[in-house]
Amino acid sequence: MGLREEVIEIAKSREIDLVGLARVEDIELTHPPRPAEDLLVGAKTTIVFAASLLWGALNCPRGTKGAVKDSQVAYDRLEHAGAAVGRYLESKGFACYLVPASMPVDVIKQDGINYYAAEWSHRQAAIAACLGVKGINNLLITPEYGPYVRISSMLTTAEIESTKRELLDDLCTECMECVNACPVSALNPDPNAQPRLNQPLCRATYIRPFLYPTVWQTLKSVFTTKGLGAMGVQFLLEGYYFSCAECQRVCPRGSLKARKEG
Ligand code: B12
Repeated sequence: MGLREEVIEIAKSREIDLVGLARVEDIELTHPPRPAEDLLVGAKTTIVFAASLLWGALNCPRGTKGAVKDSQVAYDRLEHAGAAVGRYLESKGFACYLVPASMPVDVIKQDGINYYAAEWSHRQAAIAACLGVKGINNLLITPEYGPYVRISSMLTTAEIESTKRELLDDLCTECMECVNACPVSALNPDPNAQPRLNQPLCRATYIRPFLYPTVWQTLKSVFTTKGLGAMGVQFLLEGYYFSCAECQRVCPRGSLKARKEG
């Protein structure tokens, strides 16, 4: 078995659903440009992992609590698989760097606005490794699970053959369900717009559950057991946070029917 097949097998045995590999020079950089060499000197290959999300968790009528937990579990799966692959490759003499799947990120200021910017784009790495395409929802859409995936990627100095596959054009049909579902109209319907996502608007939905119609109600919620106080405790104990995932949830490609059809 070659190194590529060994890496894929290690990841799949640790709850990873899709694995792809690409040469770092084949990754299209977005803004700000984050080249692989800045993270690992001599990086040659990126290995990308995708962990699928439960449809039922994202579509729970009681909101995103279950989906947040499911995402945390997906991050654990991604990190453990990455660490296992990294240990294996380093035992063969190749250096590895596993990029955080989510936080921590940098904050950069542009035109007076603060933006989150990670040190590396998992999405662009996944596209180069042919795991999927970027949809109108600005997310990676895979043939197997639509956008219902969390992804991560690692860099290695090992030169490993890339994965290639044909992806059908209709992974995103530009049906605009995601654009229309966004509660703050953060997604630009123009597929060529840069950036496609209005990040400050999207981020604002993260604090929405804490905002009440009047200042008094909001202040009260901060200090009561029903409000931010209780949420704060859960956040500290669990790392629990709120997030909107409507652009991911409504994509027809993520439905169980689409998954069965492949
Ligand atoms: C910070 C962050 C956010 C921020 C900002 C997102 C943004 N696009 O700017 C907020 C909190 C708003 C956010 C929201 C969401 N996120 Co988010 N996020 C990240 C994180 C941690 C870093 C993104 C980043 O900075 N990458 C570095 C840049 C260089 O690469 P890029 O993201 O591919 O490129 C973007 C920039 O170049 C930007 N851009 C283009 N021009 C310009 C100009 C300026 C000035 C700036 C600042 C940016 C910019 O546009 C590109 C596409 O968005 C990534 C994980 C990761 N490391 O990639 C997850 C990640 C992208 N998020 C993810 C998800 C699921 C979500 C949400 C659905 C929320 C949720 N429930 O988790 C929404 C979806 C929003 C959307 N439709 O895009 C998943 C996507 C999975 C998938 N299938 O594609 C990721 C990959 C996490 C993961 N490990 O799975 N996210």
